[in-house]
Amino acid sequence: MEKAPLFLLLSIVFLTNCTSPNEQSEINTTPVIGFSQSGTESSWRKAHTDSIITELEKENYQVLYRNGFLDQERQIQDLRRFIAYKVDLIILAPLIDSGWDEVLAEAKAAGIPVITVDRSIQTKQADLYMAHIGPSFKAEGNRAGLYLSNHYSEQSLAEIRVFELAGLDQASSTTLRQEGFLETIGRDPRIQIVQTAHGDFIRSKGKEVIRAAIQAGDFSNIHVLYSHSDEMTLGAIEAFLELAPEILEELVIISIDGQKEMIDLLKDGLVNAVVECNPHAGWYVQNTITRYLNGHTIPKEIYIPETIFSDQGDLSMIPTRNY
Ligand code: GYE
Repeated sequence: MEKAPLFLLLSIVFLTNCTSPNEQSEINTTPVIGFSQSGTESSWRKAHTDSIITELEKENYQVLYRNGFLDQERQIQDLRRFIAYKVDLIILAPLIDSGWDEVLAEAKAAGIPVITVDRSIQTKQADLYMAHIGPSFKAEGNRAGLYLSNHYSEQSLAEIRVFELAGLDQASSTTLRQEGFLETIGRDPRIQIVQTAHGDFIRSKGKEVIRAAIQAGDFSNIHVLYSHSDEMTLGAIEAFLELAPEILEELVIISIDGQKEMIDLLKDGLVNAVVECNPHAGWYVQNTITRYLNGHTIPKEIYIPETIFSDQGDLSMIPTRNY
């Protein structure tokens, strides 16, 4: 059979039999995806945004991107804009884990599926979003804690005191990184978090809270700085260099993300361990959306693979960073 008639035949079958999951979208038009990102506070997040937009555009999706500037109300308005525009699907990178039910119910009523990326959310009804695609923050916290219990396993200190520089309150990356860490440091009862301060995942805020803690004398008896993000770690290091470089020399530092700047500091020996948080969500997001639009069932939770880099491993094996 000639190619043309087969193609024609297939097109007719496709056009008559295939109903798109979103009935508003028409076959043969480019699907429009609304993407609400929470902010631009870190190189990690810029890489996350780029990855999603690039991979979607590669497959010819049209992406409407909105930056929420670390403001949940703004993100909610952006979602309402997408609903009014009748996009085919919404990607939400939520700032915090609650407060989304109402706008998600509006998206649902309009027949627009929502995929959450990066941080996860809690909703009263599970069907208010279709799937979540992101890192396992709990596993990241686990890796940080495991590093620490290994680090001290041969040392005879009576207690190991940790200062936790936590991310934004009510963000799942904060809550779960804490939970995972507590779980694995529990192997060694000498290790305790003695203080937690929130730097909101922002470099200047990290610097501010560490500066205040140094000035209050809180670091006089701390062995470890466990920071939930590289940007905050960079802020903390600036504060130490300005106020108390001698403390920095002694401190064991664990950071999360794996930005290039932090890997360089790990190689220089200033930082001890960097838990990778993989920002390259784009391919997973694109693949999930494509599968959904082709009628496949989508798993509710999709995790992105990650690792840890530390002075317990071979630093020359770390893949080149692009964030
Ligand atoms: O670690 C941090 C960013 O939620 C995983 O947010 C994300 C965190 C990431 O600002 O750098």
